[in-house]
Amino acid sequence: MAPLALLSLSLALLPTLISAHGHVSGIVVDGKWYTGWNAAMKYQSPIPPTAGWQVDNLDNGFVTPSQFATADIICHKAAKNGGLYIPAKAGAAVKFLWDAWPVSHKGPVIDYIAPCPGDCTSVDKTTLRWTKIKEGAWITGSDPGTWVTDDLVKSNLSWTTTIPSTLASGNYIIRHEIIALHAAGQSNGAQAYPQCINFKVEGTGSETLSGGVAATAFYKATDAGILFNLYSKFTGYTIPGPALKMVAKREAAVVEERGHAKDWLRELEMEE
Ligand SMILES: *[C@@H]1O[C@H](CO)[C@@H](O)[C@H](O)[C@H]1NC(C)=O
Ligand SMILES: [Cu+2]
Repeated sequence: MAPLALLSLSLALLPTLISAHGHVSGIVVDGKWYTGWNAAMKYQSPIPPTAGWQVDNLDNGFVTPSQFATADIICHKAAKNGGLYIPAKAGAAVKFLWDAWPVSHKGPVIDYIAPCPGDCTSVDKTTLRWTKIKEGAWITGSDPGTWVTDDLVKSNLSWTTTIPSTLASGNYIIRHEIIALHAAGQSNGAQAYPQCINFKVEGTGSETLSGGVAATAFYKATDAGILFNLYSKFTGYTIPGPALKMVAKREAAVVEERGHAKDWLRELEMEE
């Protein structure tokens, strides 16, 4: 093959090689499927409204540690408000379905929730204050070990979180995120894949979630859980970001009593 042909061939292959990650393609609540944001939708006119925030991630790409203090970490790259809501009861299970996730992309899976003062479809994302409601990461072994992302891949590429049952009725955004650590041994190598989704929560609780944190303050490039060598011998892992909130732990105890809380249990064990 002529050198020029070789060059164009390798250029053609490049996007597939670097884009084998994923995005949240659907959300299931109460047995009902809701379409997530898919970056290809930006070419439709009009752009179809989704509860998932509109992200400029056609390459299924990620946010790097050098961008952790910028607005892109809030709801992913150049994210714009989702135009719809998913209705959900406080205490409901919310299942996020990914279109793809490579097993090599091991790392933590974290869920945050933020109340919208008013309408989530128009809120200024920089004003959102987030509370961590679920986290999972390292399970066992090392180099690279077993991680909750392995469970996510085995569970039909899905991850389930619970809307705190104590939450007051209102408009909320859940920020569901995977942080891939396969390249995190080098500086600026971790990869954050956040996705924000609007929810209209109905409940009898009164929890309003004061004291949340801005997403731009979640992580630093040098955090123990961000600059982390997956391909080494290790005996623990520190999940990055703010602490899990007590409201989530109370919720976990309630779910545990009901006897179907495998994910929660693992997280609680890891906390101790
Ligand atoms: C498995 O994932 C596919 C694709 O996201 C989805 O259509 C299907 O409903 C999922 N199955 C279950 C049982 O959640
Ligand atoms: Cu990837």
